[in-house]
Amino acid sequence: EKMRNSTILCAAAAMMLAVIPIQGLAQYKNEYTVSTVLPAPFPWGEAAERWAELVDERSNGEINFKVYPNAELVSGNQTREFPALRSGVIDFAIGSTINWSPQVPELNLFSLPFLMPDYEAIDALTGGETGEMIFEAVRAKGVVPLAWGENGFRELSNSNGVIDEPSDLEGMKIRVVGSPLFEDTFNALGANPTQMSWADAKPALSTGAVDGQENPLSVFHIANIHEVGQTYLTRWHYMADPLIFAANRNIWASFSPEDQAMIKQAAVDAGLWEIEQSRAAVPSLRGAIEERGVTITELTDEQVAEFRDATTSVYEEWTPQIGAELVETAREAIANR
Ligand code: X2X
Repeated sequence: EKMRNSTILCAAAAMMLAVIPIQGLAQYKNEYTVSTVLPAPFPWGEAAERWAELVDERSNGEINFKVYPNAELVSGNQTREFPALRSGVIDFAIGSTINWSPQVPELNLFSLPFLMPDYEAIDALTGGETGEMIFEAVRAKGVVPLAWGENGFRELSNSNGVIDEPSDLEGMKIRVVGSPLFEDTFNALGANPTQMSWADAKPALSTGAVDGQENPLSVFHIANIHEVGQTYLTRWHYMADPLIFAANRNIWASFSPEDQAMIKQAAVDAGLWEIEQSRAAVPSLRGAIEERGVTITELTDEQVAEFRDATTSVYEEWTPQIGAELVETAREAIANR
């Protein structure tokens, strides 16, 4: 018995020796998973496809990124994407700051209502010291951040009627996701917020389990949200969720510095491309949504101020959790944009 075991061991050792040089050459995995919530043709999914294409091109086909949308690698549970990326269940991801905020509280910064009035304000944050502080927070949680993208300014839709002042939201059931911050925002407005994944949102809207939701125009349009009775849309631009391109730490460490630089630059390029595309599409999306019979309400500055004033408690509640220094750095960057 002993003899037989040692023969097997010898054979196994010989096989391993034979295999090691081959493994040494084949440094790449057959496939690297890239998780997103939304697929193409949503801008988010397009960003992921673009990243995969650029990595394919620039590695001469050696590094194979495969996009897994609909948060399918975490069974649709989008707020579990960050832990899965951290633990290595996922290799790469492009995640919304909303979905990763349960694990990285600093990401709630972008969800503070009416913090960022325009695109320049978003860019002042992501492109400056604030963005570096945010990336440092992501890194501290064990994930490697690489680049920024953008889901977009989130606008409010509902099935009941025009919303142009906070009292119009009274008692309205609104689907939100990701962070309890959103519950505080909608509670402050007198609404009745309910947390659920994107996968559950459209069914909940169609049965009337909820009356409204908030998402960028691209999401509203491409997902045909008008079909489930959402015929009123308020452009209140109350927040925008940037997207973060990121890598699992061990996967990242498995690449040479040259490959790392290439993959990161591909993420930066895909992100800039996606941000530009999705911003440029807003006017035509607005027209297309209106053509579908949706009433779009644009708010005056005075009307926006009413919503902002009604949600100041969210800042008091959340500034300590986000970090006072980070919030202050962001405010200064926006003031000086
Ligand atoms: O679930 C949403 O609303 C979505 C698709 O916008 C996010 O993943 C944050």
